[in-house]
Amino acid sequence: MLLYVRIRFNNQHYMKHFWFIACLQVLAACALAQVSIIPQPVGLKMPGSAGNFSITSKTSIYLEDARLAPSAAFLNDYLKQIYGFTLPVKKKAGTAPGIRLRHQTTASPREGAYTLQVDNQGIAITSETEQGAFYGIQTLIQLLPAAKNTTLSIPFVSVTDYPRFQYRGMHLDVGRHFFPVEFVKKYIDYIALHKMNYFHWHLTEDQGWRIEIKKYPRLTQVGAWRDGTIIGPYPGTGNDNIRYGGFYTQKEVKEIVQYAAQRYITVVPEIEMPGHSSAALTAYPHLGCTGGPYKVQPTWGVFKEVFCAGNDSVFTFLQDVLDEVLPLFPSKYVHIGGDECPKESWKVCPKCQARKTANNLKDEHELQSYFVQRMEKYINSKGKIMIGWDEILEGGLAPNAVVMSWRGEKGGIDAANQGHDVIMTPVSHVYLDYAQAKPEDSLVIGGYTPLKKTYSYEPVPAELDASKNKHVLGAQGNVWTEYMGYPSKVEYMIFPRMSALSEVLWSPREVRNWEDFEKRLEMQVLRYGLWGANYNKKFE
Ligand code: TNX
Repeated sequence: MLLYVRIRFNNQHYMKHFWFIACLQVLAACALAQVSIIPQPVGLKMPGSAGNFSITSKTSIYLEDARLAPSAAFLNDYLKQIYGFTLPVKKKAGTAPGIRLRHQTTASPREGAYTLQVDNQGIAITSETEQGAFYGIQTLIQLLPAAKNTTLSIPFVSVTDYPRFQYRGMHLDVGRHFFPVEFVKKYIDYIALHKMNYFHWHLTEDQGWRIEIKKYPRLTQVGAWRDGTIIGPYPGTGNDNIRYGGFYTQKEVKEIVQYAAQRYITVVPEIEMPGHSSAALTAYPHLGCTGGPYKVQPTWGVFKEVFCAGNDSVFTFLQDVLDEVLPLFPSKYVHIGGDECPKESWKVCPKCQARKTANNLKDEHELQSYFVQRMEKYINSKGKIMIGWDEILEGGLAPNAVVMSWRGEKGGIDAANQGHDVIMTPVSHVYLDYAQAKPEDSLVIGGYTPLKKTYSYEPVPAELDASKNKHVLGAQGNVWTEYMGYPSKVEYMIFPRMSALSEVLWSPREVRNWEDFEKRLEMQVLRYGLWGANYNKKFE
């Protein structure tokens, strides 16, 4: 557009001042076009007098409150990585034009809220909470040009903003495929850049146990490794026979949790029980009903080998594991899985049957409920709240559990009606392992969840009685990695759907608009490029 104006500007046949005005208009339009923020803020105003403030390497960040240092650090990291310079941070208020980070004290601070003002005095971000300032920084980052080697000129704008939901999550399965610490950190950055605040880290699976537990070294010596992986889509055309695995040491876990905390992201660990436990059973076969042998699975699906519900040493083992896991994660939540646990082995196991009789349990669903409730008691005794997939509703819900509704919305609705908090993660809209185009454009697990479908998601189910809406904490995108063997495939699957989900979770329902989002996505796609992130270019 600018090029067009320049060409016309040189044309002698036109009155120069006419083109001058036209040019100004186009520049103003370009400035407007630059304001392309995802998730869409609650309120955004362009002042009557258009103008710009330019950030140079001499622009100071005035940290008016020391608690906002992580926000300044994030901005500087971003500037360094993308534009090649950092800004001086002054631990005081200043009068010169610059970037001001201000804390405002109020009696009841609104979590995550901030205002951002750009004028000829520079940029002021004011917030009542530390997270608020951090989200203001994310907006500022999106006001920067989505190109390298250019002036960092920012249009005058005024933003008022706060999140709609308190739980804005992304999940990553590191069991099916293992991802290095560096990528996990990158993933956490992606979460931060989308103003999301929970990272659900799925750490144990049939195909690999991924967290060091000092009391049970075989979990990672044996359980973190599998003899190859199936080739191609399930059931596969054979096994590649390449030993595959990896795990995170507790030191690495601490580093990741701290990295996330600096970005106001809570890491929720998931330790799967009673199902999806082949890797643990391979390491310690006495924890299964038959005593094994078991194997770390090279293929996908649901396996009938599960933790024995009749053996007390299983509970001792899991409590010991949690004794090491919980101190690593400041999160008030811990996820125990609870999904897809076949009951065949329990039906023929004398110990499981004895447990059923002793506790007057009507069937194996109630036995699973016994298992989960016993673990919940332990988790609660440690001051933590248990999350489980919606199968934990079957056979009776543990009294204080939070339910993650994945097989649709029903689990979430039932749990909320019983007065439980819920996190919505229905396969229909937020399974980011599902295909995003038709025909499928890469090897995926199946399904069809195009971008528009994710964007259209409404986390508060229409059927839910309004008095129960408060139980919907938010929603989460799930990233199961059976068919994501390397980081760039994960990026390809999450982008751009994660950007759509961030708007579902952050923006007021009334400001969500598909056509407008599509327009803003043009700039977001350029940002993916700046981040060096892969993404699906043929999104529907
Ligand atoms: C179901 S969602 C699972 C996962 C699979 C996923 C594939 C859930 C709680 N369990 O184990 O990876 O489907 O989409």
